[in-house]
Amino acid sequence: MRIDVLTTFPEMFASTPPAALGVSIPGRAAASGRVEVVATDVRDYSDNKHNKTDDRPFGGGPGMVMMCQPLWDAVTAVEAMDTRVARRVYLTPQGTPLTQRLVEELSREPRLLLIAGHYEGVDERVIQALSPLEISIGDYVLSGGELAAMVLIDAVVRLLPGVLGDHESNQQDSFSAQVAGHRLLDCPHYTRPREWQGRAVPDVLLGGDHGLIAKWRLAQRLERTTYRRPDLLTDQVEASPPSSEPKLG
Ligand code: 4GY
Repeated sequence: MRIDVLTTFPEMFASTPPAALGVSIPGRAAASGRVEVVATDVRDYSDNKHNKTDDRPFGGGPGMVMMCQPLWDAVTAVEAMDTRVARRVYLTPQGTPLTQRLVEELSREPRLLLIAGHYEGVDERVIQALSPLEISIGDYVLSGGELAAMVLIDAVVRLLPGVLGDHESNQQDSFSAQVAGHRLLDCPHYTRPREWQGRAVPDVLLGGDHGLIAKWRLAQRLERTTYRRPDLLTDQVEASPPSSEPKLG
């Protein structure tokens, strides 16, 4: 997979791969050539003499707005650098919330083009012209879209075929396994020692009955999800098993 990032702060992606994506699982994905992250400075595509990429907002108010021309030309030029068609993504708090389901969908694309904005945002007309998928990584405001882009990249590349070893399959992750069409939180995990500061590991995990252990883990997942994220229990996963209920309408 090729992932392009369009940014006015390319220093955040200075090394290849960027430091935050060069270690652990994303680091392995990059080292094995399963993903290539290419950052491009939008400023390089500005056609004005000071290489400006932002300007004051029409209607007044604080801050600056990213201009249409540099971003449009950067997208056009970067897309032409590779024959694979890129799924365009703009990272913004106004976007559709990023979920594991969406991460899985994006992991099946041959190429992503991520647009990172700053200041008050990007001129609405270039967003309309590019019609990117608008994605939010959460209901809080960052200084720019770059860290959101890195979060998305991390979540996507660990799902690329061959990145996770057998022993770290994503089927056990929070949100991955589906139980009756619901995505559940993960169960608690324990390692040695068996007792630490007076706290014991649950007996069931030491007994070697793998059927019982699987039952216990599922019960833990259901309980945690019920108390911590009851909203997940009303979300039905897309590919739920066929229902015997009659169709409405
Ligand atoms: N939250 N999810 C986010 C963000 C920064 C102003 C547009 C978010 O995705 N991106 O907070 N981005 C803003 C800053 C311009 C991007």
